[in-house]
Amino acid sequence: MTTISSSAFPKDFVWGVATSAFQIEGAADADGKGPSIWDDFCRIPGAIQDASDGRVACDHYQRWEADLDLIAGLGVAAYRFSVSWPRVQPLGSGAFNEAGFAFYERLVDGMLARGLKPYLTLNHWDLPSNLQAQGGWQNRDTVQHFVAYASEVARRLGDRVASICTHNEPWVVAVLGHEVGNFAPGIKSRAAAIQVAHHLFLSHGMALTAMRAQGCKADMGIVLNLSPIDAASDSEADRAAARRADGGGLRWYVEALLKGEYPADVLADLGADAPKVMPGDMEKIKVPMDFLGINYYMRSVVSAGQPWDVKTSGHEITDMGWEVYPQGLADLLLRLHRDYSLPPIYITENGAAFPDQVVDGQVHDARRQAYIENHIAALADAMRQGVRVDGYFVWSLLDNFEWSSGYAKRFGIVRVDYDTQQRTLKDSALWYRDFLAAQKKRGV
Ligand code: IFM
Repeated sequence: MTTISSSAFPKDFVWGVATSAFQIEGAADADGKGPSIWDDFCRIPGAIQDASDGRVACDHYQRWEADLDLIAGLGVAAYRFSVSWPRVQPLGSGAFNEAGFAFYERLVDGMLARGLKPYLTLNHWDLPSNLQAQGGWQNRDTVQHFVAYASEVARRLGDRVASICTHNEPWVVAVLGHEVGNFAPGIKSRAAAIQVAHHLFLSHGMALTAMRAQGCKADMGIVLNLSPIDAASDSEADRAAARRADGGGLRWYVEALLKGEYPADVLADLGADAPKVMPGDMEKIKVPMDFLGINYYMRSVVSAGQPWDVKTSGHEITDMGWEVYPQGLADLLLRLHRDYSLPPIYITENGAAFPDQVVDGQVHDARRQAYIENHIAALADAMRQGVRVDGYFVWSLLDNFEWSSGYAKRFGIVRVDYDTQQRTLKDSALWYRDFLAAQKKRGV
């Protein structure tokens, strides 16, 4: 295991833990909440590995106070959570749901009372079903609906949250939701995916402008899932394939948001599937951000022939089948730092699913602990080389609903027994707590 130098992180570096609404809240139709596309998707036979859903999840809607106590007990400075759009606006347009907002008011005030900084995400994928019935993110009208929702959240909570993220991982919404179709809403069309990505970017930029115009002072940005992309070999064909993958997976997102441009090579590859862009859209997208959130889990290795087999990497593989590659986090950050003019970066998610076992009431998850520790060390390395990173959040606080994998994959540093809803701090949580205490002790 790597040792993290005690001077690697500045005094005001923000350490946190992260979750999202659909994955933990449950209370699928409590207090006037409307259905989301994930409620609908879970009903499709075969869509979710263990045929589960988010109806109860971690019952966080009821247990939020104890969960906040648990978070505060870890000694983190911040908690990244998301607002369920259909909980606060059941149809995604029109009337807001007071009971839904009351929950987030309690939650945010509960964080502040415990000295935790709220990091709020507006869209962690649970689009109101009613908007999907009108075309969802493929329909340009959804952009305006999102801006209205964002403005209302900012009006009610913007004075108390430290940070507002518009979208979590637009690549997942666009590509997994609309091209691969293994995530809600389960559409399989590349043209749809590309148009969705454009609408997500546009709604992001327009929401930032609207929230700022209202006087909201929270830091605002977006969260991308990014990987460094390596060619499987030095062959010309593999290197070309890697460049194409980098174009579609990284440059498409980063350059739209930071430069207000789509990369010409990706547009050429897309041909007739290129998005419909209205005059002025790109200007609206590239509004300055206060931060860019990056979710890092693994690198990507690309070959022009047969897909690269992760088992040939020689590295550990998580329960998701993802290669454990901490160096990739440093590679990614250094590459972004070299190629772009970046706002402050946060690592808004990093963590791993491993099959845990409870032994005498304890969970000795040494592999998850090593994963987190080695990624924090890689982060320190990139920061030493000049990349500005302002915070790091472990994914996830709790074992939770892992989308199409259901409850079969456990990412939590806290175990959830889904029969009893009992929470148990795993060794990784105890390590994180001790690590943070040591950071504080040396005055940072
Ligand atoms: O659980 C997800 C999260 O919702 C978004 N980022 C990746 C995590 C692990 O797959």
